[in-house]
Amino acid sequence: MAFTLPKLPYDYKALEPYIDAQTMEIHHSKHHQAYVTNLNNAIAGKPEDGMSLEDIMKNASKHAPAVRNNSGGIYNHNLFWTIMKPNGGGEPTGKVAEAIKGAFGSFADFKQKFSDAGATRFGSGWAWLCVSGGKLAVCSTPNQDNPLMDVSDCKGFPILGMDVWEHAYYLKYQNRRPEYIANFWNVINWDEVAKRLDSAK
Ligand code: MN3
Repeated sequence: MAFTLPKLPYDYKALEPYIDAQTMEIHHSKHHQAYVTNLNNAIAGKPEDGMSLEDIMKNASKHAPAVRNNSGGIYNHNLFWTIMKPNGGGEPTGKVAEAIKGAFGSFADFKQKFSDAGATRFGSGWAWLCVSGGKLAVCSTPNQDNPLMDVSDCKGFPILGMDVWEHAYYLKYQNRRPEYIANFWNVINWDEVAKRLDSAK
């Protein structure tokens, strides 16, 4: 029942020019793979062996740091690859658009708030759009934490996540995190965000 690295749903070069192929390849085949390998090693023969990521993460505070960090690392990247796609971006329609307007007033206000959450996360972490108490909320978490973890300041079900670790952008953008964030809006897969919104209910 070991965890495995999922295949990317597109080529490493598919998100260019916004996210370059080399970054994607290293991010998926090295970083994400390392979270998989390290979690499997950390839980081998332990009570967590055979549990779902969700069940491990909801009691993150009770686990060793390696289990917390690597379970989050797997979940967050599993989500990240699917909420991006080539020729993505634009503005969401339907239920996602309505939910965003209801929570933030407008798409532009949401975009600013989510971008700020990523830009102001000190060090490594993630920006999130999550369903919290039946409403959408924006927040950020450090390291590989996420809103499903009991240790998180912001709790909810994540429907969109943006990786702001340097490994997600440094080869192409170096220290220009805001430029990476601005380009992230061109690769969002709003259909997948809509699916996640549905599954949160
Ligand atoms: Mn990453």
